[in-house]
Amino acid sequence: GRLRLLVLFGGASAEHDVSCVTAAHVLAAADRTKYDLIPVGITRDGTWIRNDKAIAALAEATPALPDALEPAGTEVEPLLEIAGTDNRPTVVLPLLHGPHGEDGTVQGMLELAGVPYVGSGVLSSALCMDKAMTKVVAAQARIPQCRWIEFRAGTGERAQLVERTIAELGLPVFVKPANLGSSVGISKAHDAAELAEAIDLALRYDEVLVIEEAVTAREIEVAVLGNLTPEASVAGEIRPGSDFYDYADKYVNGAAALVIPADLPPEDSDRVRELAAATFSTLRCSGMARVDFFYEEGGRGWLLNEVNTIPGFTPASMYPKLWEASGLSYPALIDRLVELASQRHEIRS
Ligand code: ADP
Ligand code: MG
Ligand code: MG
Ligand code: K
Repeated sequence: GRLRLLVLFGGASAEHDVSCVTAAHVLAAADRTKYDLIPVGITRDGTWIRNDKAIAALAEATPALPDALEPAGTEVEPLLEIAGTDNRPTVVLPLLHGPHGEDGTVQGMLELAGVPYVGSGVLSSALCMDKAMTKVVAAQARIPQCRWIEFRAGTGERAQLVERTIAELGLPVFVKPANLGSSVGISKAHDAAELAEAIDLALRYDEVLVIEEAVTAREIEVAVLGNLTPEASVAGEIRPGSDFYDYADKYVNGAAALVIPADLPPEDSDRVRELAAATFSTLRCSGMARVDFFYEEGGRGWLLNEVNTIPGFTPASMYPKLWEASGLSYPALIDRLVELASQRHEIRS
């Protein structure tokens, strides 16, 4: 029979709504001659809902799909829903961003359930969610990065941290909670007072902070696809609509512009694609990841910013657009990801 493709969306993170919209696009685009689509929404408080309304909307192919995807339907028991009642093959497509979705927790549950799933496993998901750990592991592999320091709550006074930051990194700096995404809790601090505020803000989200020198650079992103021998897409550029690529820019105003392919000298473009694939492998990613760089022209060149193991995935998002520009359509990308999930599962089991 057809493969059950269980699309997991929603979740407790700040990207709940984005995830619902993404799921609507994926469900509409996935080839229904190949897949039985099972939409499962996770509410903001963590309840798993088998979304029968979405299934009905899909059957009628109504354009109102995104609305129908607000998690609504029958509450289900996660492990039973994943396994299904018959013995048909299943692949799970987790479209969850941020903590409790992109960070290895859901991946751990899927490992226990013994079901193949799209994207990185437990270790890689957790590593890439934690910006400090990403940097430590990437540095070990000599992947170039900006200067940064780590701070753990309870290891010193805020005033000392402000002093140490200015002494080691200068100003301005970016202050980030280690484990988050979508620019939530991130600020750019231009003086000591702003730095103190930025530290307080970031500490509301995580007990580990990453403080980085603010680099003056272009933002270039590469989509990587594969398992042990990953392929890199053409490079794309983000031109933020505000001072930096913040939450509003990403999801509210949508003021940022995507330039695909990025206008780069060929040798620099080759280099960043190589670096992206190397970063993917170093961090043990599988399936997909978007690897984000700073491009410091006339300076240090490429600096790794971060790796996103579940990147934005609407047809207008950077990751699918980079593949489209590299010759892989949105529906074909979904097929490829499902294949990669099955292959990885077979090798490991
Ligand atoms: P998130 O995971 O939330 O996307 P990022 O680390 O990518 O967090 O930071 C969000 C945005 O902030 C980046 O896309 C960039 O615009 C800006 N930014 C982050 N760090 C720096 C830095 N060290 N120098 C300059 N800009 C930065
Ligand atoms: Mg991120
Ligand atoms: Mg980012
Ligand atoms: K990340």
